[in-house]
Amino acid sequence: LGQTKVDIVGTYASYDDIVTFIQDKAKADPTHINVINIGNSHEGRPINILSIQFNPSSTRNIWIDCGIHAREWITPATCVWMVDKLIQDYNNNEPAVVDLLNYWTVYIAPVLNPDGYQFTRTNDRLWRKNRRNNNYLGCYGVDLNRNYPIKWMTGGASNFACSETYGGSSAQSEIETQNVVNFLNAKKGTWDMYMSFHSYGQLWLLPYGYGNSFPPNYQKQVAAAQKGTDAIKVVNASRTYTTGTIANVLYIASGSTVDWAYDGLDIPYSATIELPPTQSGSSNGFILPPEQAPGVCHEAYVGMIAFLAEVKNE
Ligand code: ING
Ligand code: ZN
Repeated sequence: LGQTKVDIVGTYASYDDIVTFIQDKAKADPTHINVINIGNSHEGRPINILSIQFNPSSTRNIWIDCGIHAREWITPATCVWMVDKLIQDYNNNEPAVVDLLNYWTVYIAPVLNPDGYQFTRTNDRLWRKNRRNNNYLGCYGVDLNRNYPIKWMTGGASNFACSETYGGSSAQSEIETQNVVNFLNAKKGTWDMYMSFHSYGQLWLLPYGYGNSFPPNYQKQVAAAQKGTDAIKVVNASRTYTTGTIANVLYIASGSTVDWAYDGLDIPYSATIELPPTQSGSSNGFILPPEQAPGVCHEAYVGMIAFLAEVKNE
């Protein structure tokens, strides 16, 4: 009573505050905006995502997720920013956003790994995985971006429970993975785009991670990514992104969301954006100073709008 609501847009907010934020968005416009609990996390936190559907007869969907890795704090902030600005820009009749949201229903998952995220806020700032007890040498956590049911554990993933890239005891062994897989599978064939936000590196990463081959529509995906990275440059001339496949730009990594979305769900545009900073800085790139967060979120949003306009035109 009498409390002023905290504006979390552009900040590193708690999971509870992020959930409250998306619930408030849904309450303000329940006809078009809904919170969906896709299941709970290992520790029992509801994994809440937001749908935005301004056109009731829209049949095509896109998906954006953040916070699959706990320490990558700029990513939940970016999803929150996108929720805020998409709704605001649509309601302000911003033509590019109206065009996209009259066509697609957008699903945004701001924190896919809430247990890990909260753990980084209270215990270990650099925690990456979920918080399952592996019952082995006291080690916790599965790397959720190695746990997806696509070429699981075929390279760039570890079967050692203490490893940062532990892929789990089987493909989709983790409840956090199962929730996403079930939700997306239930709408299989309706998805046009899948984006997973990570940090850091300033990379626009395309399939595949499991091997060095290129996906059949690689050139089309690169062309759309280029629209995104060009738009980011217009906002911030010093922000250079590198585009390419995960395996060729970074390293082999099997069992990731991106490969599963592309091969398993047949989503033609499937990517991961590694947000700033670059890999060449001297400070820890996961710890992006909070005063830089709004700028990075804004650039990512502008890049996504330009990218999506190209995807829609294809
Ligand atoms: N990087 C990603 C990782 O999970 C990646 C790179 C992206 C791998 C997409 C596979 C698929 O290792 C970070 N920073 O987590
Ligand atoms: Zn990551």
